[in-house]
Amino acid sequence: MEAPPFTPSYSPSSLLLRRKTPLTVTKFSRSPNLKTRTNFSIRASSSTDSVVTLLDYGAGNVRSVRNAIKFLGFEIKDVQTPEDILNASRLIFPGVGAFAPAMEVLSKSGMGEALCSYIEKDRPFLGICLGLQLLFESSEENGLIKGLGLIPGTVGRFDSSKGFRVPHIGWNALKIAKDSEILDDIGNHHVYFVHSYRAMPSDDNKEWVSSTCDYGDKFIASIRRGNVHAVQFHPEKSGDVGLSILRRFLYPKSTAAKKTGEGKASKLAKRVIACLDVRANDNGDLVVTKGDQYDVRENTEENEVRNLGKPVELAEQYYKDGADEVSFLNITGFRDFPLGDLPMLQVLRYTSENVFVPLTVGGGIRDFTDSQGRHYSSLEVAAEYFRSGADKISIGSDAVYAAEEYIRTGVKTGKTSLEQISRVYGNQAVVVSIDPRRVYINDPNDVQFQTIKVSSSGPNGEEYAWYQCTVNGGREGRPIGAYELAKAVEELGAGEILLNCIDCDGQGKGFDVDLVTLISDAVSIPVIASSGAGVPDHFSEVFAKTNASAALAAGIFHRKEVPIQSVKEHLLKEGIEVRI
Ligand code: 1PR
Repeated sequence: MEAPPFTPSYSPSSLLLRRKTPLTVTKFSRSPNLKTRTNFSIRASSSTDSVVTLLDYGAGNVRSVRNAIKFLGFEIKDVQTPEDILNASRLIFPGVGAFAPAMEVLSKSGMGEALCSYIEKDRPFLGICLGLQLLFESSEENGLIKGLGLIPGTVGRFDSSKGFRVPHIGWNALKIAKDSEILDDIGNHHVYFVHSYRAMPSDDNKEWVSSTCDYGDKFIASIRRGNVHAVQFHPEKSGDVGLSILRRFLYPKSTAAKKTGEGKASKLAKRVIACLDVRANDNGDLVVTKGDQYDVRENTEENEVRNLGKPVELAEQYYKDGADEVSFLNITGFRDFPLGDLPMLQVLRYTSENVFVPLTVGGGIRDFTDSQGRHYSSLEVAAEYFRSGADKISIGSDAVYAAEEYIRTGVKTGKTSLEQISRVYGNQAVVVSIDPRRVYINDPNDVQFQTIKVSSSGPNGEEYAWYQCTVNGGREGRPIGAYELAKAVEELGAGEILLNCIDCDGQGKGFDVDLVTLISDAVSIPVIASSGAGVPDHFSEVFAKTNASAALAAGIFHRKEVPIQSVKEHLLKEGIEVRI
């Protein structure tokens, strides 16, 4: 387990401003929460050295940033004291977690003050995501909280009432506002965003803004002033384009000519996700498997677990082939304890060294007591997944129990795995994976759940259906519908829904468009359509007919029947924006 350089103390209350208190905004003023200014002197070392100083306050996964820096040939020096910031020759600040706890840590440790001095002296700096937002005067996340106050403006939440799904997750286009050097290679390519809060351009901060992005509002995608850069998106998760942004920051005097990309990015792209269902086979080896309607055993006498390849190799292949995301589902996690399943954590660690798009991992995220009586909370399980390289975790069975309880009592206890993980890591880091099975009925009044009129009638001519949620990998049906579950988990803090369908899984006959329509119209968080892809047309169909934000497939990629690039080319031809 990697020890974080700092131990964050999450008690944001001291930073919380009462909403009614007017916020006195002074141009370029510092946050009053920062300690009194010490006169720091900066001893910059040679900018040609190969060391990058990293400000990691231990609140989340910065493994991907570390991996990207190492991939580009640099060593990392972790900030331990404010002086380490002041002595950095180049500093990267990948802010993670929520605004208030981050400010709390920066303020109490003296890091915030050092950061301001460093930036004011125009030293090479790159802030990422929250590392951009913290430079502003304040944020509305966690109440109204003062930021470092270097850039005028308040960071606010996206407005989902405009029909845009929040969090803003996925690959979006930038509008370059001024020469920003590090964005020189971006051309018309997409970069990866994942956030619910954003800063807006204004007359007061226009000198800082180097690019914007449209998502309901025009928000600030990057800032640049002299040697100071910050980006709202994640270069470490933006594939080759992202790596070249980091490279230009790390080698500022690079004379590399601008790359003229053939990208045509103009808006949020529909994502194509490769999914790897992983489990140990009967010899104990971790393999990528694939079921037919969730049955992953071969139809042979030996009845062995279907083996479609090695997880790390396949994930790397899909990254190279252009997958916008890779998901690992530890499909026996409901009965095996994932922290005992160290190979799965190793898979994540190795994969994240070479795969620079988002990684989601699911399976077994719940409270667990081991044979020695040691209790592990779901938060600890998730933390280990994040530390090992996951960007998002996906909860299946435990989210079903949480939703049932919430619907029954109407009370959010704050204690479910879903609520706890999304509170600490943000809802953009929490996916709920739904495993529903279609149940045909003759009359919608026969059940208490949301029903649909099906586009093809059932085996006995039934015209309606509801979708029953299951747990434990489809083994047990529960008294809750997919519609009810989706709405409940959105309220409990899910940031995205992975919508499987047991009936369609592995059948290659297309996504269940009825189900995807039902769920993607019911919630305002992104929905990933899953199960049933057989040909590229199935992807264009689900995007044309539903509000899905992404489509996921497994079997056709594992069996090399359809390359990811063919899916993307087909979508482009059909006028559906994708990342290329
Ligand atoms: O309940 O929190 O431990 O999570 C278990 C996770 O494992 C859930 O996300 C659940 O969906 C998954 N899972 C459990 N058993 C199976 C199984 O197949 N026996 N896999 C399973 C689910 C479904 C998809 C699949 C698509 C696309 N796999 O993710 O990849 O259906 O397949 P296709 O393109 O070949 O049709 P918990």
